[in-house]
Amino acid sequence: MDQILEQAIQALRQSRQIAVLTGAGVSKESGIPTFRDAIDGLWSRYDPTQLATPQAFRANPKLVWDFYEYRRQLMRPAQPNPGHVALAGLQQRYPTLRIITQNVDNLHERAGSTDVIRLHGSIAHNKCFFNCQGDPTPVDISQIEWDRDSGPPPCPYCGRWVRPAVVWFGEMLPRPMLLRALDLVTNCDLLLVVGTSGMVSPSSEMPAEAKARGALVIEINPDTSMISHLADLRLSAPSGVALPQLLNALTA
Ligand code: BV8
Repeated sequence: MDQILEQAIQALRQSRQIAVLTGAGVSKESGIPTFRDAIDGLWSRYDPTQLATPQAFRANPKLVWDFYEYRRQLMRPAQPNPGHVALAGLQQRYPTLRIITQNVDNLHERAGSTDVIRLHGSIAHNKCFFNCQGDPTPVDISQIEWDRDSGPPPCPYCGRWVRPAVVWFGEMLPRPMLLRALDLVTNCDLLLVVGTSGMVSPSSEMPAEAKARGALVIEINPDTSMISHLADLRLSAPSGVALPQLLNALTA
């Protein structure tokens, strides 16, 4: 590990354009379960990927809404962990560094990272399911009075369902975010891939895009993933440990 860590530090030192792709693993040490983790209790019998779809929402809006309310409740006390903070520190040192995240929590921003490219939206926000005022139609549910046991609130504009402002399986990613992410991964000389299983596309295709353009790919993940075969270097450690080690070595 030390020799690989040293190689990673050298690579970062020589890099002129760093891109970072993060997944649920970077928030694990903040207490937010990843998609690979079994969610305990009531929700353990559900597969998140089966609930995170427009079809599931149409079929049972209350079930899907309550699933997101449960996850929002889990996320509320979460704080940025040393991994999020170290990434913000790396961006201070490398001002053109950009983070592309699959996560729907806001921990990168709360750690101080700026201009985060959010591929899959934000669980803290909501919108009209039908985008009745245009795509998207943001809805602030704190201004709505409704029976919270009845499922999603009514859209204040059209009276129909409100839904979480996240990208569900089977939905297109917001085009501006996707284009920005592709521009970053195809123009970086180093891609840091942190805490993702690499199972969800199109984000899972980005490491290969970067590598095809000659970027060095460094993976930080305690386990192997679907992109490990692409990684030039693998730091097999939690991101909350490896990222601060990288930053401390670079700023020593
Ligand atoms: C799209 C928001 C075009 C919601 C998410 C068949 C039919 C229909 C579609 C498809 C299909 N086959 C493939 C597809 C495409 C589909 C897809 O990829 N499906 C998967 C399930 C196969 N993708 C889409 O639908 C995307 N849209 O392609 O549009 C299209 C349209 C129609 C039809 C075809 C194509 C939209 C995908 C976005 C889905 N929304 N999130 C919500 O959060 O509720 S994805 C969600 O799951 C997360 O955002 C994240 O992206 C993903 C989970 O992945 P990870 O982040 O990697 O997390 P995971 O738990 O998997 O892994 C955690 C990792 O961390 C592990 O490796 C672990 O080892 C590591 N780890 C653990 N601890 C630590 C750690 N690492 C570091 N430190 C630690 N301490």
